[in-house]
Amino acid sequence: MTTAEATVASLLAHGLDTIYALPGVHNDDLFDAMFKAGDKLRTVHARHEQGAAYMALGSALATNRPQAYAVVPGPGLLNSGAALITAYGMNAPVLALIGQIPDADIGRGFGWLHEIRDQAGIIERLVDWSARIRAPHEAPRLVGEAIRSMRMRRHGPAALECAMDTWGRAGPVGPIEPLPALQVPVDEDAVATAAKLLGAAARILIVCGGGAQDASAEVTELSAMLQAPVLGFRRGRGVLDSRDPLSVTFPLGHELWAEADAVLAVGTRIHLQQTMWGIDENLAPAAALIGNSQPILRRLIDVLPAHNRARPSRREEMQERQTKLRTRLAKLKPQLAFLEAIRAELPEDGIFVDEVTQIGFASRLAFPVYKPRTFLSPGYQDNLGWGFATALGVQDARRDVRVLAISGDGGFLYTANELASAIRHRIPLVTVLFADGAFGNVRRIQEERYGNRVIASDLTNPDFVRFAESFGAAAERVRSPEELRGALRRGFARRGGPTLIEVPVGPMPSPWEFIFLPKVRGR
Ligand SMILES: Cc1ncc(C[n+]2csc(CCOP(=O)(O)OP(=O)(O)O)c2C)c(N)n1
Ligand SMILES: [Mg+2]
Repeated sequence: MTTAEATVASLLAHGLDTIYALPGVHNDDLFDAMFKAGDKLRTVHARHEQGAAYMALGSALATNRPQAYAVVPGPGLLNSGAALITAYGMNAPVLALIGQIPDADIGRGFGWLHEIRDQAGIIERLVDWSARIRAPHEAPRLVGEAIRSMRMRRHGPAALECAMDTWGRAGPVGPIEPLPALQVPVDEDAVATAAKLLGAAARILIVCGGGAQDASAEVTELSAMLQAPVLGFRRGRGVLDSRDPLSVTFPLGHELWAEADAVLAVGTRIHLQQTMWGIDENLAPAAALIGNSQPILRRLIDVLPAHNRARPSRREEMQERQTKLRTRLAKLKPQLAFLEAIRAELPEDGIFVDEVTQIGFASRLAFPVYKPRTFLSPGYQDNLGWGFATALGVQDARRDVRVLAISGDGGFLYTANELASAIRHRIPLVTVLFADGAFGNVRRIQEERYGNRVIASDLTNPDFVRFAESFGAAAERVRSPEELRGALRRGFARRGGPTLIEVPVGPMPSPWEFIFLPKVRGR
């Protein structure tokens, strides 16, 4: 087998069936091996490496399975960089397959096509696990280790490099079998400590991040047992159904943080809360439960009753707090009205992909989320332009559900070229583009805090409807939440390709008073 054939066979053995990709001479032998894999492997090619990598990220987030992308070295790697660091920040299992110049010349600076100084060193700083495949027989082990590494310790992306003259080299290859995932044993002492602390505490707050998405049933049970509200931090939204009055977002989470005598943090760094909202004592947790949240919380549920007591329902109290918050949030009416239209049309299991735009910020506060993995937000990178291409990957991997991407006019043009990929691969994503002719968020800050000295934040836009139509996409322009509902219905009914809905909007009220909340505890 060639190195490339052994790599492809190993990916298939680990259950990967799609590669998001953009080819080039360094990887020609890899792409030929992908061709020869026939129906077993789908290749979804993008128009820019950032698109390929974001699509792999979206696919990984939607399926919670490892997904791969393949690109050329140098510019190909760097073009994919924003998506790769977002995968890192989101702990998403994305495998980057990166080409290399001829093996013997790596590090010698001759100026080969796409050569970049110390590519392996650059990759090493972007992901926790990386390696170079140097011979056919190494491929199965390295692919297996790469995939295993994505589920070890803090989850996240991995990368494999391979030189252009190694991909095509043939040699004997041992058996190709998937490497079993490593199971981290549950720390019984830590579970017992946590159960005692929680059982004795009076006002508990559960904070969920992206790492809680597979422990929805457990968090829901614990919330009821402890009568503990659950703060779905951006990536933790949907772990507890928004219809439960104990399900809260930032503003109520902030109130409850101030009052809490114990916090159960699940799959979150609680970075923002500790640094901005404050914490009384030291930063080390009273009990640290390390591993996958689902089995750990399941064990906690077993152990907790011995230490817990029947607790009075906090339903009414939380309903009152929710009502008060809704009154305050009415300030964001323009954003909320569009979000209500979207929620009304997006089925319960439909997936909403957030962006760094006015409607996105409001969605993190107030978009009702009913199921885990149905609200995808970019995590701490909060990188403009992630949304559209990531959502294409989500919809590509989950053809069975409706997927909706929102975007500003700023963010959309980062990867709008991937409309071509959406047409080519018949991806039925519906995108709602809110066009205010500005990097509106930046512009508002310049107006409010910099004496109206507006710089580099006004935008000159194309006619987005004609732009989308020129690719062959369905497109329309709507001007109100009511009109948006009709357009969404038409978009969701169309299953053969993408839909773009442009919504011209004006400046929107600032959401920041609900997001940047003051210190309410020590430190
Ligand atoms: C990669 C990246 N570059 C720059 C920024 C800074 N930034 C945050 S919001 C924003 C403007 C967003 O404009 P648009 O997409 O039109 O949304 P709007 O605020 O107008 O709703 C910018 C430039 C960022 N978050 N990420
Ligand atoms: Mg804008």
